[in-house]
Amino acid sequence: MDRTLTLDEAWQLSVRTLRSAGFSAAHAEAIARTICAGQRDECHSHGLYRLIVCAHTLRKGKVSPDAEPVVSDAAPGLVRADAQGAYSLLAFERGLPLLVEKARRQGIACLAINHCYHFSALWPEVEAIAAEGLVALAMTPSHAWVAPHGGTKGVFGTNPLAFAWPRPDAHPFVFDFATSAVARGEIELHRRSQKPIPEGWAVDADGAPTTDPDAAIKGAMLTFGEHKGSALSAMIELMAGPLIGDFLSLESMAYDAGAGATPYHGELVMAIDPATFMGGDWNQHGPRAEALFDAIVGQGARLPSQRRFEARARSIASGTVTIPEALYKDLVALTGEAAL
Ligand code: NDP
Ligand code: PYC
Repeated sequence: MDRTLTLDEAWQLSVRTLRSAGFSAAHAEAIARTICAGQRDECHSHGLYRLIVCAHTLRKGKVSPDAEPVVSDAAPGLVRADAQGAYSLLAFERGLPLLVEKARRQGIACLAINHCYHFSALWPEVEAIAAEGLVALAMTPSHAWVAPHGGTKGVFGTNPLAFAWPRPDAHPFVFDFATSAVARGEIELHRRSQKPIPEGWAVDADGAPTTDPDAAIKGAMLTFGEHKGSALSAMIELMAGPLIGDFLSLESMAYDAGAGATPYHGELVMAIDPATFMGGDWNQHGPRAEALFDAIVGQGARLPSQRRFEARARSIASGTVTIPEALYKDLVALTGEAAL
């Protein structure tokens, strides 16, 4: 059974759940913005379901509910946003203006978010940068749930990589994917609804292929694209770990010490100004990018994020989102209110 909520009800429920858990208004609203955007775009593994994980992480004493991010101008090409043990989202919002300013001034700049708990999809962040007319790339580790290709024990996180290319008259070109076969959240949702997972997502604790979500959670996830996903995942560990002075997924998992909390590490975000890189000639080179997109869709293939943008349009037109009734009841229980 499902429950349909208006967009405003989804927002109010998210903020109330987070405030009841103990998050400050600034953090609750930053988290709710990204969670509600995920639900609106029908990204169920990173929509309202994540509120349960945020509340659990705070209950375990793992995340700061109210730390103020500290943004610093670390180098000409680098903004640092130290989340100080809180969720990453407020740190991203606070670091974004200086990242954009630097990218415009010198063509390219990075934002290193440090010491953050991180649960969110990356597309809202690369879309926010593309909305400024900039090209964006973002990546982050997680917990060491994913075996390297050829192995059976977790070393990598589910390590998402997201990219956005601004388009003046259309939604930006955006992709955002885990470098594991699928996001961990999808396995958790299969477990909640007691459905088997497809083959190729995970192995059990003995390293044997499994379609049982419980066995997958106890075993290891697999990378997408075999050795290629494995190499990309290692790159993300390095770029958003040691390069910015923060944890690997293995270290995040050790720090968790069995609490089952949101991963704790860093995130690397890059912004590139096409005006600088194209020598000021968007009119010549912008249409060449459009020709690439035309060549993709012209043969019936779809652009990444097309499903998401269509879901967004549907949610905005109906003014609603739909979640499982069991999730709705769990969230209302977290607010301490009675379900209607
Ligand atoms: P999916 O496999 O569902 O989608 C990955 C990307 O591929 C999306 O941009 C999607 O667009 C696109 N896509 C899917 N099918 C097609 C197709 N047939 N043709 C063209 N493009 C296609 O995502 P994942 O399960 O890998 O990841 C889901 C989310 O989980 C991501 O947003 C990621 O950021 C998040 N995540 C966050 C982590 C964290 O630590 N913070 C860790 C891991 C994942 P569309 O959406 O339109 O289908
Ligand atoms: O779905 O893999 C995932 C994930 C990890 C951290 C947040 N989401």
